[in-house]
Amino acid sequence: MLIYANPRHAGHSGRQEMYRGRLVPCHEVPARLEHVLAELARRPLGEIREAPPVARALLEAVHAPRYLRFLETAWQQWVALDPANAALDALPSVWPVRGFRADLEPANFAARLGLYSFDAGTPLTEGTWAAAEAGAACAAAAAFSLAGSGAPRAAVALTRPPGHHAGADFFGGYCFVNNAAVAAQALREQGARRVAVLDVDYHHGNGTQSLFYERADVLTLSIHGDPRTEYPFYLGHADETGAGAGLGFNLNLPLPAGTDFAHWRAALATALARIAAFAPDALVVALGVDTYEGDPISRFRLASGDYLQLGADIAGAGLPTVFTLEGGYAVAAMGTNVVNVLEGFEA
Ligand code: Q9C
Ligand code: ZN
Repeated sequence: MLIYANPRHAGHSGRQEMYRGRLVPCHEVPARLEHVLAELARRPLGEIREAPPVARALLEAVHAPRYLRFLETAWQQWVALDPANAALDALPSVWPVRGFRADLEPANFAARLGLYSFDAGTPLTEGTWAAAEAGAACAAAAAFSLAGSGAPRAAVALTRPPGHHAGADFFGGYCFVNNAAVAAQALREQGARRVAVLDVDYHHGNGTQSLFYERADVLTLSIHGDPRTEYPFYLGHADETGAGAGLGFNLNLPLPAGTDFAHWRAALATALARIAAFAPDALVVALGVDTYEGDPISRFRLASGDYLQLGADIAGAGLPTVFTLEGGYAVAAMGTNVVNVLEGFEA
C-alpha cells in the first residue's frame, strides 16, 4: 500500500480544549501521528510519500469558499486583534443556533469563529490551516494513486488534524477539512461512478454524512457510539437515511457504550453487506481507532488484536480503498492499532 504522510501535521498543536467547564490539555496531539510513523518503521507496509499540493477546486467541491478563506486567514485575524493572542489558541465561545442569521459573515472575529464551528473543543492554532490543507493533499493523492493499471489496492492518508466531523462550512470535533470527503470526491472526479465512505471512528462522522446526504453517488455509512449519549449528539441516529436524491444512501449503525468487538464486528458485517449491494468502484475508510478499550474519551472495548480482523474484514470488500486517519486518543497504542488495521487489510 502507498502511504501519504502529512509533513505539516505538527504545526497544528492545540494547547487546550473546553471540557466540562474546564480547559484541559488537548487529546488530539502531534504524538498520535508520530506513534503511527514509528510503528510503520518497525512494520513497513509500503512506500511513504509526500503528496503534491491539493487543487483549490477540489477543496471547494467539498467546502464553502468563504469557509476556506476564513480558515486560511483566521490565525492572522486572531493575532491582529491583540499581539498577545499569538501565545494563545483561538477557541470559539458563541454560536448561531436555530433562528439566527448564518448567511451574514459577522465583522467580529469571535462571531466569525463561532459561525464556522460547532464546539469549544477544537482550538485553531498558528499551523492549523497549513496542516489541514496538507492533510487534504494527502487524501487527494491517496485517491488519485488508486487509478490506472499497476495501482495499489490501498492508499493511506496518514494525517492530522482528523476530518470526519468537518462539514461544508464548519469545523469541530478536532476536524477542519474533511479528508475522507476530499478522497471520495477525488475518486468520483477521476472516474469512480459510485464511492462508499465507511466511518469506523468511535464518533459519528457527522461532517461526512452531511456533505453527501443528498447524493446517491456517494454512500455514507458510520458505526459509532449512540449519539443519544455520545459526541456529536445531534446527528448519527439510525433514522437518518439520506434525503432527496440521496434517500437510502446513508446508513448509521449506532451502538451502545461498552460494545465489544463481537458486537461491533456484526455491525461491520451489516455495513459491508450494504456496500456490496451498492457495488461501488472504490471505498474510503474513515479510520478512527478511538474504539480501543484504552481510549480516554470513548467507550467501546476493542482490543489491539481486534484491529487485525477489522482490517481483514474491510479487505474482504475487495475494493480499491483509501484510508484516512481520524480519531484515537490512547496515544501510545495508536501505532499498534492503526498499523494492525493496515496489516490485517494487506494479509
Ligand atoms: N468539548 C474525533 O475522534 N469531545 N473527534 C467532546 C468537546 C469531542 C472526537 C469534548 C470528541 C471529538 C475525530
Ligand atoms: Zn472519534
